[in-house]
Amino acid sequence: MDQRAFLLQHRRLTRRYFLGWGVAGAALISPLARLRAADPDKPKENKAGAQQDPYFTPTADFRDVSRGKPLPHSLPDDKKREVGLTRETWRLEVVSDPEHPAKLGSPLTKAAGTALDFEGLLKLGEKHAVRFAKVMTCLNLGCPLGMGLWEGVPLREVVWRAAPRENVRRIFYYGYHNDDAKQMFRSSLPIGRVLEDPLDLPPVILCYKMNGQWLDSERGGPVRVVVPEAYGFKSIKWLSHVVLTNLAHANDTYAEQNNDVDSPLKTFAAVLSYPITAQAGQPIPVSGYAQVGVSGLSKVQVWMQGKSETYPAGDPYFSQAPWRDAELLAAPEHWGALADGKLPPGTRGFDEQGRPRAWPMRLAKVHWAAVLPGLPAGEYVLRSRSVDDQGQGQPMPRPFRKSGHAAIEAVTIKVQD
Ligand SMILES: Nc1nc2c(c(=O)[nH]1)N[C@H]1C(S)=C(S)[C@@H](COP(=O)(O)O)O[C@H]1N2
Ligand SMILES: [Mo]
Repeated sequence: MDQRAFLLQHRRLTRRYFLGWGVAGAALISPLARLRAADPDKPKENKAGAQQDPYFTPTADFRDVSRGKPLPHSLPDDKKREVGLTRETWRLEVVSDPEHPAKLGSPLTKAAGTALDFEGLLKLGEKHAVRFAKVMTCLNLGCPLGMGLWEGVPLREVVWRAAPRENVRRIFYYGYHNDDAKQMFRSSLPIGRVLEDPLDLPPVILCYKMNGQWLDSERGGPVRVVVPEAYGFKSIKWLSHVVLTNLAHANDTYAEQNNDVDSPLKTFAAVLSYPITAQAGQPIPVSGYAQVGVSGLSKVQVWMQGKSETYPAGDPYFSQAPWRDAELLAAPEHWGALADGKLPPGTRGFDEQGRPRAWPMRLAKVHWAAVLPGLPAGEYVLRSRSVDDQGQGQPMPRPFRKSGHAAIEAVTIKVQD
């Protein structure tokens, strides 16, 4: 779906909210103009993961940031078969790190004919498969890449098959990278996170389905890792190797690019639509979305600052500004991208009727809308911010850029007589 389509969908969904306020005039809300205004250099910026409907992002609409020359998912089918990028030829090795050996009773290797194949993975899935919703967000981008319903087998089931005994402190893993060491994209976790799920998080999984379909090649199929609470770089695509290690620290490829690789998903809010020009004295409808990180989301707030109004120094995150609460929109009734728009029974975080057990839902997105009181003519800066479950306003409690986007966004609105 292109930008125009998803913004129009967002508008359709928020229209119902605005109707209740008697400000449904379509001309008031101009999401396309907003994009031109906010980002003149990047008119094609894809807010795929932000749209309202469908709630889950169809696989083809995900934004792709994967590396590789050539991109593994672009290889011809016979090459994919040759290198194990099809369900029939996929093999996973689970081995000890030669440099920091962990003691394994039965490593899974191609040489010994013990590597795990897709059938073996599905067999484990019959008993252990889990499914959960998660927004895929790149630590280095401001906007989610897409929202998926991810399904697979907990990684620990495969780790236990290799019979680890001792000297296992961490696990690292990588996927097919054109047999070129320079192209390897690796990620890592403490072994404890794989063996146990803290704070009722879903498990780290070997994922083979998204939105009820086989995981496609572009999303990392046949099998990728998905780490529920993490940014995208932990969720390695085209998975081929899992290495158990006694190394005491993270060895993620992303760490080499100055990223904070221990940072779980942050909470933040952003604007999707607003009137590029509003009429003086008339109510101003605005709407947007929020990513709900590990710190939860208690509310979204908005604030219009007159361009000539000065703001006191020493409060870089505008914590003292006259923020107004926006309304968090209810969970969708039709969950898009899924068959019949319904959550299959047994999905983590949803009840048997397929309703979310909590809303907003952690590790997912939620939409919001607000109608701001009319203002005198002039130029204004519109900001939105999230407030997490601890009452901390965005970008706190973790404001640094290289641990993931949380900066408060600012857009300009003109109010005319
Ligand atoms: N093998 C491999 N896995 C990878 C990457 C990669 O370049 N190669 N990119 C990572 C990064 S940085 C992100 S943000 C996510 C993006 O997932 P998506 O393509 O499904 O949106 O994949 C991750 N997994
Ligand atoms: Mo990323």
